[in-house]
Amino acid sequence: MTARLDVVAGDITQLDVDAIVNAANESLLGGGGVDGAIHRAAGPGLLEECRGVGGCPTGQARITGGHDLRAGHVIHTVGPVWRGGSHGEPEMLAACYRNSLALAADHEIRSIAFPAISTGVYGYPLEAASRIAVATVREALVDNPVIGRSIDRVVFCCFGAEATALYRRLLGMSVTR
Ligand code: AR6
Repeated sequence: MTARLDVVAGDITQLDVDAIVNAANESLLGGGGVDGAIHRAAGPGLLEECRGVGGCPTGQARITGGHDLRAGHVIHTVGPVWRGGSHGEPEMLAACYRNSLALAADHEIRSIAFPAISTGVYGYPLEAASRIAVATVREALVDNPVIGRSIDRVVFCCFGAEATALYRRLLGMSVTR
């Protein structure tokens, strides 16, 4: 099976997919950016559930319910803070995408949406991060048979015109202006 890779511009909290990925911090207790938006849209039940999870190390992923979201699940992953690029940031960022997909497949999730992890507060340059995102997702779908069998749609949710154009280019789609 070949999964469809889509680019969707806008707010990840509004997407109708089985799981949305949260760019969280190691506490999993909320924050700004997409994390804040997800907690606001999901309601207080998400924070309550996250308190029971007990945090998540950088590069790994944890799953909760979606609470008031349309998505049934939230996969929380913690991207690396950008420190110039030679402190393992690319490997950590790739691990976020791989581990999120593996966790999704374990829960028989078929459609999943990712934000551009680490590219906001954590300062990862957008173009470098988006290349890793697209390459890692493509590889994982092919290399990991469990992921390949479970996932049939991956959405790259882009906040802003720059990210949208970049992802469309990386996925070989035409850019409409
Ligand atoms: N939908 C989709 N993408 C969004 C949304 C949204 N509603 N809001 C922001 N983005 P960031 P990070 C994009 O800062 O860099 C939090 O405080 C945004 O434009 O949310 O991984 C956490 O608690 C950017 O491209 O996450 C952590 O402490 C991308 O999401 C820290 O920030 C990621 O930006 C994590 O930093």
